[in-house]
Amino acid sequence: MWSILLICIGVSRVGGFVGGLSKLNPRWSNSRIKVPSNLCLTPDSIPSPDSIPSPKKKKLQPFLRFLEVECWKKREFRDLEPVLRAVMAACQQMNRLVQRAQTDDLYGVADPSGGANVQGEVQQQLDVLCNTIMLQSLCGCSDAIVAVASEEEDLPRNCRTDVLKQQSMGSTPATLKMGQFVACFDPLDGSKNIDSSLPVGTVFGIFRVPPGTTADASEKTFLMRGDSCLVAAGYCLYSATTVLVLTLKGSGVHGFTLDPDTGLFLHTLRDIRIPPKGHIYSFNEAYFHDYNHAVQRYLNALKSGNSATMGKRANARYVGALVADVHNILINGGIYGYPATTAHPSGKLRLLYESAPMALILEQAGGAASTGYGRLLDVIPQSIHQRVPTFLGSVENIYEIDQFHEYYTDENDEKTKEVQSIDYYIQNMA
Ligand code: FBP
Repeated sequence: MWSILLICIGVSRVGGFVGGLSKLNPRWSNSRIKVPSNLCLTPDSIPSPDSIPSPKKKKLQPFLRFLEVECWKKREFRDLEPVLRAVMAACQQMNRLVQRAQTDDLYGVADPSGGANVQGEVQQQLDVLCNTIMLQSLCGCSDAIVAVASEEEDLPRNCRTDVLKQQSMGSTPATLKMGQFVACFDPLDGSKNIDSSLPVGTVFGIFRVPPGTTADASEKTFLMRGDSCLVAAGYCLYSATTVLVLTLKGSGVHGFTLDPDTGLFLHTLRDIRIPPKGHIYSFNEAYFHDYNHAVQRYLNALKSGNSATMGKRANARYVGALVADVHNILINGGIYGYPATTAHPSGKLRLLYESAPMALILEQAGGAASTGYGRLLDVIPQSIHQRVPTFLGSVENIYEIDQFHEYYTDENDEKTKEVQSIDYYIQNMA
């Protein structure tokens, strides 16, 4: 009896309390709120876009101007200026395609009979379109790029005789200055996100062939060590804003946002420096049980607040598109990881046109990039579509996951090695 009475009193108290709250904020009371008429947006009261005073535009340097000056400053990049101009134009075009994909029916698979690329992945219409745009831009703008390799192409392609279908001139006249560069790219990264309008991106890396070697379209030419041959890398993120991020080795990392009004890429992120450590971790934890001991232990340490780097503030973010997830880490600090899994014993990401370009960008911004067992840019590719376990991010976060790989092997879950200090790591790894 008493308990029922107490419950009734309690309910009336709560009812009274909520009632009181609604006086504080009408939205809580009920949805039949009367919006004052002057706030009602009737069709003719919606101001036309032109009447909305455009916010004061910041005076920002256009990408082309930045490129002109950088390539003038750094002679070794002069041959790349027309190439990077063309890549910028390609990103503008691909941005429009991505934006219009739904309205122009560019969604869905390229070949309904289930055609797949060399990785066995079903190609999306946009994959194929963006691949063609990148091929044309990298090959069609100058002779600097001799050959290209793409996620969507089984084998490398010679720019002149294959992509541009120009007659091979047999012996190369002495006057013709053969390019010293080859390019690798993923035309549309995160393509699984396309149909749900989630962020996607384009990734590219430009390699200078070692002196004394001839750049050609043989696979052998492309099997270069990133640390010594990768001289420029970038990505374009198609998301809430469209951002082109570029590094010319030794010239820092810069970001350019596409101004929707002028269609220009403007210099919004000058000399990006990733924080030395961060609290964001970006892993597809659905594969937790497929990861090795070291990664499982590392993720458990993050989530239980026992990470030396993140402490109790670990925060998970995973968009499922490398460009989007790594851009977040580059700006805010932290770690992105695509470790080896049972399905992908060497990881999923491709070294030449996904992991290595991102690794150069992270390192040039003061971060680090590792396979868990060594510096990612030290890996010498054995094939153009080779995959590699990939960890990208702030130097302290990458140091930490490398330490976990050094502690925990799959054989035994016990500590196997003494802790190396972060300074030792920075001197020897970053
Ligand atoms: P694609 O280039 O084929 O899209 O593959 C790469 C990728 O989509 C990355 O962008 C992303 O980080 C990862 O694969 C997502 O894979 P998963 O869905 O297995 O987490």
